[in-house]
Amino acid sequence: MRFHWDWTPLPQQDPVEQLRLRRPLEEHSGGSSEDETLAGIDEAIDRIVCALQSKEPLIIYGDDDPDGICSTYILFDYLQKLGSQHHYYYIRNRLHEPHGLHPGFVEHVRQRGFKLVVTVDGGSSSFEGIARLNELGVDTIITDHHLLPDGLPDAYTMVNPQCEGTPAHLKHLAGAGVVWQLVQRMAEKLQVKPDPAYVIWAAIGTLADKVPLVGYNRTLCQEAIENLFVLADATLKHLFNALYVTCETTSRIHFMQQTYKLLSSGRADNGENIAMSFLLATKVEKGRYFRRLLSGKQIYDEQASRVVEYLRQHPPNPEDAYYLLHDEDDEIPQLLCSFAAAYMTGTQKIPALVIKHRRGVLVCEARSTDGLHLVDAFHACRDMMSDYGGHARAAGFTLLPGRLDEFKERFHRHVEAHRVQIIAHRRIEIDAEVQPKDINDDLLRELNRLKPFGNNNPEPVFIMRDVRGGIVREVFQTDKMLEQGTRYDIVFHLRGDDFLHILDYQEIQ
Ligand SMILES: [Mn+2]
Repeated sequence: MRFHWDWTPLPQQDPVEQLRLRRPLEEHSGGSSEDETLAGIDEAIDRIVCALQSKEPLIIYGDDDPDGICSTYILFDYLQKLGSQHHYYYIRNRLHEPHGLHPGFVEHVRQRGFKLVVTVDGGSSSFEGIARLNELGVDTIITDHHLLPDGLPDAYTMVNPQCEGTPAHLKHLAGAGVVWQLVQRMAEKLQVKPDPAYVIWAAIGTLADKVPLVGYNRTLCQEAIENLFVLADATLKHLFNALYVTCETTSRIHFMQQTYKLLSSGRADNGENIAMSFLLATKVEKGRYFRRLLSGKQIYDEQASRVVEYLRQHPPNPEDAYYLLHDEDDEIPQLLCSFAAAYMTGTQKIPALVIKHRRGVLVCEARSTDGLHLVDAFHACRDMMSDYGGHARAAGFTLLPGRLDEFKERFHRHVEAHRVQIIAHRRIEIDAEVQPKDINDDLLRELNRLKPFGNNNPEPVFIMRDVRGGIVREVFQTDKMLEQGTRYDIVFHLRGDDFLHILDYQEIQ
């Protein structure tokens, strides 16, 4: 047993009933009535409409991750639908450009004479960039979902679910969810229908960003999964042919995941991005961009499996309540640092930090459980950092030169002070007890109803108690070798009708 098992048996024996009790679902609509939307959204819309009417050139500034790409695409394409000919986009390339509205982008805006910048999926902490744009007489509308800094930048308006007064079901929107809210509201006001496929792109951005899949995020994803084939646009139809997808819920979700991985392989320079070109290209042209994205994705997939192999061979020290990898030997490619941290946190259920050199400075990507708030932990070390930010469970920082040892020491002390909470979160919450005979279509249907799984809506965990290894092996496939004659309690995810992904087990003496 590696983890603590959180398990209170229920009087119900039927696993479907146990699941319904433990995992009730509430449905949410999009919330388009006056008080049900995000603050600042109407000011943002009025300013954008004003720009469209006066043919003022505007530029959308997005990030190069799938959420940023989907956000940029939805807004850009909708402005296209409105007949605008003066809107552009700029996608940052994180490999060569700093976070936020950086000087290179501000210069881009100045040279081309844009009068309005609309950020998507970012910008909430771009104090300097926005101040500089203000000096140039450029208005900035921020649409974002990241944590708010102390004090706010002097933007024209800000639409961010982290702001006070956001309805509970919209609190966890990703960048693409925020833009989708904006576009739906705009569509109501202007009476110009959005493309029905936007909901799928909003869901793809939401899934990619690993935001909690509760409230409207759930509704959004379920709507997209259910209507994937009905609502598909030319891009999705192209992808149906190129990536394998069936009608099964699992396959549809897998397709959406493959799609966001594809979108993150489009990095280019000068504000361009191949994924954006792919999304906006005509049917005939899509193939060309797709092939470039696909080869990028294949490289990423190969690197990812090498990283997993490396991490398996370098497990955390059993005494430590966290994992810190200073990747001096360059085993983890820059783009996979957050993937590596997420992998470690996911499998070991402890905070994980991956630190490595990038252009002369040390940069960290980190993931955590609910046992340690990363932004608080980094805040406690802020005097050693030139920059830090993110969320409680996903964050990063840039270290000032020569401060690594000092950081390690203070971070270690901070973790020690929170050891009890971290260890308390090294646990598996069990949803239902099953017998081999309970694994049937009813149970699989119930599992599908709960999909997609993600933060705040984890994949259900089952326990099978006192089973002989031989029986399990006869009926199911597993990813752990169980001994024929030994009896076990096993804790697992059910994948399909016959595969048990075993998370933990104990032998019964
Ligand atoms: Mn995002």
